[in-house]
Amino acid sequence: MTPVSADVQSPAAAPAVVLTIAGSEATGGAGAQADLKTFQELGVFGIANLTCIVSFDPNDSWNHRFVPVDQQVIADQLEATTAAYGPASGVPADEASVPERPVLDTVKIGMLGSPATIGTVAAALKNGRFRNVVLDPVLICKGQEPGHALDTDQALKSQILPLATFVTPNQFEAESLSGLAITDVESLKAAAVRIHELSGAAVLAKGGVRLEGPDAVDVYYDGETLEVLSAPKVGEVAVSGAGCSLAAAVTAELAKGSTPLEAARAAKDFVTAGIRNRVASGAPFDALWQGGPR
Ligand code: PXL
Repeated sequence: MTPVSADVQSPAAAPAVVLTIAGSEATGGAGAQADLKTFQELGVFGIANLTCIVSFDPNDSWNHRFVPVDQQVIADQLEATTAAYGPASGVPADEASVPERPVLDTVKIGMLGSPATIGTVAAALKNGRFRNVVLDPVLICKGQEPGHALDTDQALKSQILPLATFVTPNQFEAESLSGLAITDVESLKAAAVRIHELSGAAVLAKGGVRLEGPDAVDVYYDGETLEVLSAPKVGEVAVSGAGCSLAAAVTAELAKGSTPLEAARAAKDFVTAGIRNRVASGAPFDALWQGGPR
């Protein structure tokens, strides 16, 4: 055997690999850009497969201009990603020179935007054998045609929600998924319980700045543990990218081996620090800074 010289470094332990299936939001506050920045900050190898491109329109109240990615192109991205990082093909690695091969078993679902995309993504999830499927159930996109949005919401509920292991609805999304009105922490708890019953997933229902009171309150429920996560509000206006970054942080923590409750707590801390250190822009909303905890 050739002796290994002392100054040759052994390969570093492979980072966990995570995938976000999400839209691009051109200004970089939300969507796949927020997810990738969150993944990098939290020490996981991030991959983005794009479903759509959103460009806010400064000449139309910053409404969303929404362009879907072609279905074949979405399927191609998912095929490439799962072939590169799916379960090993059985070829034994040369242990001396090849770093340990990570396996992609954790995925975040962000904005899908159309029933066709939901069908394409649902098919990939069923084939992908993912251990963690974190769903940020982005329902209505400002500026989307309402009839179209309704179809998308129904497809998301029937095809993606049952595949989720962790779901992070905001107040509006939690009302839509649970069928309950949410006005305070008690009704947010009831909605979290209902969404768990419907999906079997761990639920982090976000009151955020939308419920009255001095604190941004979210409710975690996984069928056994119900926990209220609370932090003092930073202003009264929602910050762009908070929801995306929260779900992305949950995804990164789960991939690193945290329990769902630990992931929820860590994600809340990450987002609170990111909002405290937010970035101002010419748009009517600030953007969360993922480097906030540094
Ligand atoms: O924050 C929700 C969201 C998710 N994904 C994309 C978006 C937005 C909001 O603007 O544009 C692509």
